[in-house]
Amino acid sequence: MAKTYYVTTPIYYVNDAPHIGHSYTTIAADVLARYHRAAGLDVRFLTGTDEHGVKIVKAAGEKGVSPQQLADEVVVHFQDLWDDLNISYDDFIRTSQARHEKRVQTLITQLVDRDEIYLGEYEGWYDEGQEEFVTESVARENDYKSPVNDEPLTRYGEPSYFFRLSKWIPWLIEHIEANPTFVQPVARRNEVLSKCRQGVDDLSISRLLEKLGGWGIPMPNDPAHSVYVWIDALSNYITALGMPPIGDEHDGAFEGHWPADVHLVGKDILWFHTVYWPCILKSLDIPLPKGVFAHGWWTAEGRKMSKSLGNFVSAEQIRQICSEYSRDVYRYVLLRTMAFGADGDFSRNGLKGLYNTELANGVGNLLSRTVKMIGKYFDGAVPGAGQADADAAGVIAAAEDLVSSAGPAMAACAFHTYLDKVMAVVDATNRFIDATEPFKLAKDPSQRQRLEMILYTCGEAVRIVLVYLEPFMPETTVRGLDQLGWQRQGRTLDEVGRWGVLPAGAGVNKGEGLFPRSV
Ligand code: ME8
Repeated sequence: MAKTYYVTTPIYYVNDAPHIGHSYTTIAADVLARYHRAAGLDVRFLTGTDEHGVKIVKAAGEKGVSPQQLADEVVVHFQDLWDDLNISYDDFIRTSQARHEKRVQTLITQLVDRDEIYLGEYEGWYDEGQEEFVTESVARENDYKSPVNDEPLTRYGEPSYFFRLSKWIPWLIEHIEANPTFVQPVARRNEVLSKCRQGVDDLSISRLLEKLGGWGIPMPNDPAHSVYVWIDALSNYITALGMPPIGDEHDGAFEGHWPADVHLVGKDILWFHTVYWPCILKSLDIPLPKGVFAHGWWTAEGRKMSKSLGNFVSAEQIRQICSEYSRDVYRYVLLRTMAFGADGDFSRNGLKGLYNTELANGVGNLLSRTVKMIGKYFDGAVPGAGQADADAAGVIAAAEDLVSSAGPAMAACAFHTYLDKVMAVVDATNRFIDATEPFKLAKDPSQRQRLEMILYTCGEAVRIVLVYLEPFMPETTVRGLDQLGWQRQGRTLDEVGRWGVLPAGAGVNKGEGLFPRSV
């Protein structure tokens, strides 16, 4: 049986339209899913929407529709954008689906049975934008405003069920310390650890259902209360795998696919994923995910994106970029602009710069030069490999470095390192052509063998580049490989992602430039 790989995105709130931030996590997850599928793994890629909570209720109220109507309307915007960005998810979960709600109730019953939950009184601050309880000291530090969106915090006082979170914290600290890749990147891991060491209170995990206009999952032990939206939401990662089993068609996927290999999240929601979620799983005796990776935040044209500034890079703008360049270019630029984990700025100039230097003048130019020369000097048939010389050895070394680094880079969500290695092959090969000047050698029949070796090296290098770029640019790379007269034909990365696979005699055909330089 093939090894499995399970990757998730956060499930997105349906109070608002999708934007660049959502597309970032989702594209990153798609790249991981496509890479691991190419590597021959049995991949499961989950995304979805978070449909309960006070902010959905409020947004629906403002629009004069029911929360369910709002969710039904907005979920389509997410699904459409994912289609437009060529996102290959295997499952899309909505927290208002019966398959999820019933399983959340079963999980809560199990927590009640294990005495992990008790009834108390919540008196304190709540950040409605983040759906997060805020301690007095943090509230005071931030002038009783949300540190994320600057909106005033709300005061809550009501009976609430609490999860015995604090008793699990010593265990959690040990787990994080013993598993260096459980929380990534390392700076975030240190933040989580130091906050845990300062002490963590038990967690309020219910809200009065009437205060949410009845919109939420009723606590099975006390239906006047609804399950706190974060407990509801985090559970999606296992409810989507049919856990706990409730006798429907979703039962049974859990055994093959859990634990998740990685939960991808934004840095603002790391705490929920690395403290609440593991402690809940632990209290239920469910294995923990292997890792949680928090990426950074985008600014737009140098400014923080916010509702009040109205400057989110919106789904509409994303589509416009896709039609001006291509969706593959958008995918590439998002993961290329900054290291995954760091913050970065999205700008039209930055996009154009990367497009011109790396895609048009880099990859595109390399492919078109190579195909053109093979067409002209070898009647369009890839020549034999011959004996690589010292010049070619530099190209082969760069390719081998990519081959050996790709797996570890993907395991660490280091898309930037991975793409650095790809670009190193492109640069080495373009330099190789400039240094060896095949167009001059072509005029000298005594240099025929050397010319063969040079053009084979170029053809094979560009094939490797395209094979490794495929998870990022699934459509463009297939077109490029077609021009080289080569197809993967269902073979795994192990079989085709190494030097020497391009057969002599492959028939190249010059096609449209992959990245027309008209922008
Ligand atoms: O948090 N740059 O949903 P959400 C990068 N429902 N990422 C950004 C961003 C930006 N400027 N703005 C937002 C939720 N994001 C919960 C998740 S999971 C069990 C429940 C990212 O729709 C943000 O970091 O508010 C987060 O990871 C994601 O968008 C979803 O945000």
